Amino acid sequence: MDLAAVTEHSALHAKPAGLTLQYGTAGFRTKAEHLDHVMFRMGLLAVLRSKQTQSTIGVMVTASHNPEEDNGVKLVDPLGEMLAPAWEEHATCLANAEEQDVTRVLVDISEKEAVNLQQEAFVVIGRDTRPSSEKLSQSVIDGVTVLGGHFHDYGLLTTPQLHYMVYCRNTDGQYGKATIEGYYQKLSTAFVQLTKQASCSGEDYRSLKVDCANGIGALKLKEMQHYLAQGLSVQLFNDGTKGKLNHLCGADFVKSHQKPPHGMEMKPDERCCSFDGDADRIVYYYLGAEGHFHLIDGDKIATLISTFLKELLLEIGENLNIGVVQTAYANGSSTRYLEEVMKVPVYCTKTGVKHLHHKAQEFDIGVYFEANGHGTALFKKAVEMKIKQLAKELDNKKQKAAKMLENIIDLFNQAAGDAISDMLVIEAILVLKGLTVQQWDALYTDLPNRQLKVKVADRRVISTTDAERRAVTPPGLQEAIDALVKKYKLSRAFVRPSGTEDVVRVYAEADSQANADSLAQEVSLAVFKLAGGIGEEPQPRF
Ligand code: 16G
Ligand code: MG
Repeated sequence: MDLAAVTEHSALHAKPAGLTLQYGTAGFRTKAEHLDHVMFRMGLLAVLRSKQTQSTIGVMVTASHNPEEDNGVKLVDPLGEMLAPAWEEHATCLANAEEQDVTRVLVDISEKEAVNLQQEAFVVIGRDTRPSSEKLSQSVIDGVTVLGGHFHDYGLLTTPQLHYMVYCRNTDGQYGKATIEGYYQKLSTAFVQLTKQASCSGEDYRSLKVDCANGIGALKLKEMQHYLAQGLSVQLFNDGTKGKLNHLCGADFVKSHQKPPHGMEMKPDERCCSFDGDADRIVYYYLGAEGHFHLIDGDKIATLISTFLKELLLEIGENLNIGVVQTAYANGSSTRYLEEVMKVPVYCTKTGVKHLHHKAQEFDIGVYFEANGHGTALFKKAVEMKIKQLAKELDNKKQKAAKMLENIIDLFNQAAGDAISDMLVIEAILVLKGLTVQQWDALYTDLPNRQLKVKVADRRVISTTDAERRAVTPPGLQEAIDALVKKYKLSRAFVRPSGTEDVVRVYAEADSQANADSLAQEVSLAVFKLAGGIGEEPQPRF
C-alpha cells in the first residue's frame, strides 16, 4: 500500500469537520455535498474487500428514493449480496476517521481481516441519475486507483443491475454476461419463453403504465424495450425529462402516501406500477371503477409469486420446500392468507434487505418481499439443476411446468430485488394465470394500516426483539403498546428506530382505517412520552 499517495489524495477529498456518518441498512446516505470523502474512502475499502475475497466488489452511488439533493453509496459483496456486517463496521470507521488517521485505519482493517496486499483487486462501479452522482463516482475511482485497484465503470445503472454484474463476474459468466446487453438478453429471453406458454393471447395484458420516479429506471426500461419485442409494451411516466427525481412520484411515495404518483394518467382498471429512484423496488396499483385507488404492495406481489411457484411445484410433483420471508410491516392479511389458505410457511425478519435475503437462502425456494416492494425469489443451485433436468425428462404436462420454472428462475434477479425483473415476473404470471389486476388484488383484503414517525432526542433508546415486533426498551413502552392494541379489533402495532432517518417509526393496523389511524396516533404519543420525544406532541391528525 502506497500510504503516502493515499494521504496525498485523501487531502483532496477532505472530510467536513465534525461530520460522522454510519453505514446503515442502505450504506451511507446524506446530502450529496457531504459525501466526497466517503466516496473516496469507499473506493479504498472496496479494494481491500476485493483483495480479501479475491473477487470483484461493486460500489453503487445512489440514494434510492431519497430527495434528489441527497446521495449515498453502498458496497456489493462477491455474490451480489449486501456487504458483510463486519465490513459495515470497517466502512463506518474509515468514513469517520480524521484526515491524519485514514492510513492507520486502512492498515488496521487490512491486519484485522488478514488482507493479502499483494493480491490484485477489481472493483465495478455504477451510479444513478442524480446530478451529483457522476462526480461522486469519480471520487470512488480515485480511491480505487490510489490503492492500485483495477476497475470498470459501468456508468449509469440501476442498483440491481450492478448487483447482477458483480454476481456474473464472480461466477465466471455462469449466471449471465456481465454487460448491460447480457442483462437485457437474459431477462428478455426468459420472459418471452415464459409468456409463449400462455394459452390466452394475452392481448389485454400487454400494456403497462410505469412511473419511473424520474430516475434511472426510465433510461434502462427504454433501452430494454426493443428486447421485449411484442411481449410487453410499457408506457413510461416520470421518465426524468421533466420532473425531479422521486418528487411526488416513485414507489416509496405511492406506498407511503397510498395514492397515485403525480404525472401519471390513470384510467379506471388500468394496470400501473411505480419504481423507486434506483429501480430496486416496485409496487402496482389501479383505480377501481368507482375511482378508488387500490395499492398492490410487496406483500401481494410475494403472494402472487409464491402461489404461482407452489402450483408449478405441485404439478411437477417435486417435494421442494418453499418459504416466504416478510418483515413486521407485512400486512396481517397477507401473512394469514399465505399460512392458512396457501399453506406456505412464512417467516419474519428485521427490516433491511440483507436480513430477508439471508433468511430466504435457507429454503429450496425462498421468496422474500418487504411491504415497500423490495424483493425477489432465490433458488438453491441444486434446485435449479434439478429443474433443468426435469424440463428435459418429464412427460408433457409436467415438462411444461418444469420449463416454466426453468424460465422463471432466469427471470428473477438472484442477487437483489429488482424492479425491472420483478415487473417482468409479475406480467408473465398474470398472463399465464389469466388474471386481471383486480383479480390479483382480490386474493385477500389488506387490513387498514397507518405508518407515522416520531422525533425523539436519541432514537437508540428504543431497542427491539422478535424481529422488531416488540420493544425491549425504554421500560414500560411495550406494556403501553400492548394496552393500546387491546382497545381495537384485528389490531397490531410496533415501533422501531429507523435505520435511514433520525426518527422512530410507528406502524399500526386495525379493522378500520379510523381505528388504524387512532391506534398509530396513540402509540406515537406513548413513544413521545416514554422515549424522549422532541418538538410538538403527536396530535390526532385524521
Ligand atoms: C433501506 C433498506 C430497505 C428498508 C429501509 C427501511 C436496503 C437495501 N434497503 O432502504 O430494505 O426497508 O431501509 O428504512 O436494505 P427505515 O429503517 O428508515 O425504516
Ligand atoms: Mg431503492
